[in-house]
Parts: sequence; C-alpha cells; structure tokens
Amino acid sequence: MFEKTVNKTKAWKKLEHHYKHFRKLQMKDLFAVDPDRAKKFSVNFDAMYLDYSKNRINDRTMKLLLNLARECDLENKIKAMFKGDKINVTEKRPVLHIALRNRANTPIYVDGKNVMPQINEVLAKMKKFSDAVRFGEFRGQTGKKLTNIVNIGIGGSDLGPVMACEALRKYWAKDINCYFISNIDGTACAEVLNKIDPETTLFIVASKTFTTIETLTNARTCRKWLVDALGEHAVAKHFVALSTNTKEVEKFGINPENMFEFWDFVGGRYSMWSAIGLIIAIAVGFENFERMLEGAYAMDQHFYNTDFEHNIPVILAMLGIWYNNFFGLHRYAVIPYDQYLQYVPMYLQQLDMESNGKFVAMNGEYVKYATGPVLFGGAGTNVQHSFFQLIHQGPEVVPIDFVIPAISHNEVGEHHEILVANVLAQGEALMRGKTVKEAAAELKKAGKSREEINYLKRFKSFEGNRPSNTIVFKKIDPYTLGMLIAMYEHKVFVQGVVWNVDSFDQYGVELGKQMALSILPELQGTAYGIGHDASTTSLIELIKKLRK
Ligand code: G6Q
Repeated sequence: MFEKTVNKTKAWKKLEHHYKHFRKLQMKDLFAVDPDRAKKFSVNFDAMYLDYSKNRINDRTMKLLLNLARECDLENKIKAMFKGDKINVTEKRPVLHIALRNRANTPIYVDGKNVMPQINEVLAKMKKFSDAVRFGEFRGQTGKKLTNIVNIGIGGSDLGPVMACEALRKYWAKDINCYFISNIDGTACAEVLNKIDPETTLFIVASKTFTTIETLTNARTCRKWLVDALGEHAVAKHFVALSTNTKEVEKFGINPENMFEFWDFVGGRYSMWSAIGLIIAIAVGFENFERMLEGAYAMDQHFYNTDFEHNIPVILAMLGIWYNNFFGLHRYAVIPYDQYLQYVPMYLQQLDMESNGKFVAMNGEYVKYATGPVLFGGAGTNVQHSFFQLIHQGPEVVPIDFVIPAISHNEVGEHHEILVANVLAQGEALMRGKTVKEAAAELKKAGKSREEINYLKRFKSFEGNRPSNTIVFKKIDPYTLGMLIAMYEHKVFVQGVVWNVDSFDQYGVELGKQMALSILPELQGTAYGIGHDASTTSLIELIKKLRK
C-alpha cells in the first residue's frame, strides 16, 4: 500500500550528501554574500509574513527538500485529505477538519454523502445558542444570566478551546468568564467550583467519545454540585454536551437537544473548529468564531493551491525535516512573543507530538529514521529568563519558531517596542553568535586580566549558526489566529506524509489508560496484587498506607 521508505528515496540520499558539504556553512556568511537572502527566503501570504532566511539552507537545500516532498507524493496526499479519503488508515477514517471551516461550502463527500449540510447545521445551532447565552435569552434555572462558562474536557477537547479563548481574551464579552476543568485531580474541579455560582454557570461537557474517565468523573462532580444547589431540573438549563456519542450523552442525563454534534472524521486535537469550539463562540461571539474559521480557510486554500516553493506549511515542515533527520536535532521550540498566545506551545505539543510521535510506518514496519521531535516553548520574553540558556549555549541546537504581532492589543508605553526588540535580537543573536575572539576582546575592553580573559572567554562565547523562523502578523485577532493554527496543522500533516506515519491516530496513549484501570481497584482495596512489577506494587502499598 505504501511503497517506498523515505530514507531510501533519491531525494533523501541527495540531502544526505548535501548535508555533508553544507553542515559547516555559517548563516552569517550566507547573508554576507547574498544581499537578497532575506527576501528570497521569506513568504508573505495574506495577513502573515514568514521569514525563514535564518535557516541553514541555500537554494539547493530548498530544492532538494521540496523534491523530497514531491517524491513522497505530497501533492496527491494533500488532495486525498481535502477530498475526504480515509487517510487515517489505522482507524479507517477520513480527516476533515478542513471541512469544518470550508467557507466556500463546496461539497465534500464521505462514503458518498456530502458532509457540508450537517456541518452547517451544527454551526447554525452554535450561533443560535452562543447568541442566546451572550444576550441573556438562554438563562439559568433561577432566571439569571449565564456568565460563568465552564468547559469540562481533556486533551483535544480542552487544549484548543483553552488556547483560543486565551488568545482571544481581548474579544471576550465583558460579563463572561471562561473556566476549564480537565485534570482528574480533584483540585481542578474544586478550584473552579470555588469561584463560581451555580445560578450563573453553564457547564459544557466536551467529549468526542463521552467515555473519557477524567471528563465523565469531572462532569458528574459538577452535576452533583449543581443539583445539590438547584435541584435535578436545573440540569437542562446548566448543562450542554459536545460529542459524537448521543447514546452516552443521554445516559449521562443530558437531553440530546442540548447536545452539539460532531463526527468521527474530526480528530480530537483537530476539533476546535467544530462544536468543541462552543466556549470560544460564547466568549468572543459567533462572528468572531467565524472569523477564526475564515482565517483557517484562507490557510487551507493557500496550502492546497500554492506551489511548494511558496507554500508556508510545506516550507516549515521540510525545514523541520532538514534539522530532525539530517542534522539529528530532535527538539524544537515555538516561542510566541505575545502574552495572549502563551498556551499556543502547549496546544502545539499535543498537535505535533501526538500526531507524529510514532515508531510504526503506514506499511506496518518500524521506521528507521527519526519522526516527530520534542516540542516545547512558552511566551517571550519570559522564557528568555528561563530556558534560553540552553537554546543559546546547550550543545544540541534547538530550531525555533518565533511568532510576533506588530501591534499589541495593549499598547502600553514602550512595552511593545521592547518586546519586538527582544524577539528580533534573539533571532539575530542565535544566528550570529559571538566568537571566542570577540568575547575575549570584550573582556579586554572591560579591563579583565589576561588570566581572567583566558578563563572566561569560552563561557562568554556563542557558537551561533542556530536557526529560527520568524512569523509576523499585524495583530493577533480571530482571523490571524485561525491562520496560525491551520498553518501548524498542515505543517504537521506534511511531516507525517514524509515520515509515512498515520498522523491521526494515537494508540500511544492507550497503554497507560489500560493499566490505570487495573490499578484503580487495588488502590480502592477491592483487588490485590495483579501481577505488577515490584516497584509498582510497593508504590501502591505505600500510597495506600499514606492515605489511611
Ligand atoms: C486527540 C486525542 C485525545 C482526546 C482526549 C479526549 O486527538 O484523541 O487528546 O481528545 O482523549 O477524548 P474525548 O473527547 O473523547 O473525551
């Protein structure tokens, strides 16, 4: 079914060869000889500007990388996703988050049925409901306006909504507050319930399967809290469900009329554009939610229609492969210089690592090359004062994406210019570095003794030649957020195609879940010693003793 192992392709071999000659080249020298480099290695699309010139590439590198994409049949794989083929092979499902934001409303077929009417129907229901909550037409049991919106969900049913709500906080209705309960740790529930009033609270139970133990346990706790305060009748006015599983929603005690549906062709970590985004729509208003869909749609069109040379997700994906598979750099950081984007790295961690952290290829064989990197990040400038030491001087280079809006939502004094100065300085410093000689000269100028200079000069040097992309927007708004997230979704897709893994399953999270189910009765004292290793058995005993 899936023909060639990527590391046996012609393009891969050529890249290996190219790498040998290229790896020592310094970016600063490449800049020095080519005044057009910044222009050549940048793309401006719609509201987004990508500068990828601070990468260890030249024309030939890009040509070979894009040839690799071609040799992996990327063009047809993109088409297959957009037309609803079952590209999630292990689960035999299509992958149609793009249909959720298909603003042109062109038909997309799954098993001969156009999925657009059902998507539009749910969007219309979301609009009606989010408006009704925002404008106080849908009220709580005691007639009060619902102003505390609590999303109960985990993983893909949590991270997108959390990230987007935070990113768009400036657009929240003045009287609405959003809360998120995901962790099974009772603290997550307790801390939220302590802050809110049942009369003004709407719980959104977000679960694709409606069988996830964390979400159902949290939802039951919240349901009991509400019923204790307002009685059983209140559930209909204070609980809605987002799910693909009507039967389980009913079983839980939520009327299917209060359920917003989505479908198996939407993966959890790709679901913020579906009913899972309901809390976003309530917080920022449906028009803004639609703007987010429009931004994502614009990126989808760009990805679908643009030749690889100017295709932002393709370029970013292939650069990632250059570092991961040829330089052997298996870590990667995303650093938004925007406080509102602080959860973007956390969101991308799931998107990227759950999609491509795989060791079996589509043909069922173990891969013989690195796949998804470890992704981490945080908001700048904060992280400059934490892990940037390693980014600048750790022995392993970490390629970075910087994201920066030109205009802040809170233009206070000179804050934003200082912020921008910092992100640009980081990119430049990582690229240029500081030679030992330069460091020595600085120490000399500072009046240090010869002995001190000799000792300190290496500590004070920076090898440089460390790559980064810079993604610039005029402003982070619903539209540009949609573009940014869709860009990363497609980047991850492209890498999955090249690595030939199924980016849309997640069997890796199953084993721990299964084992937890077997340990639970032991902790509760209803089962004993079910063949664990000695460490696990003694930890179970220790914790049982401590809990007595
Ligand atoms: C995402 C994963 C996973 C999922 C959660 C929650 O792609 O499938 O993170 O979203 O396990 O699942 P439910 O939505 O079914 O509760």
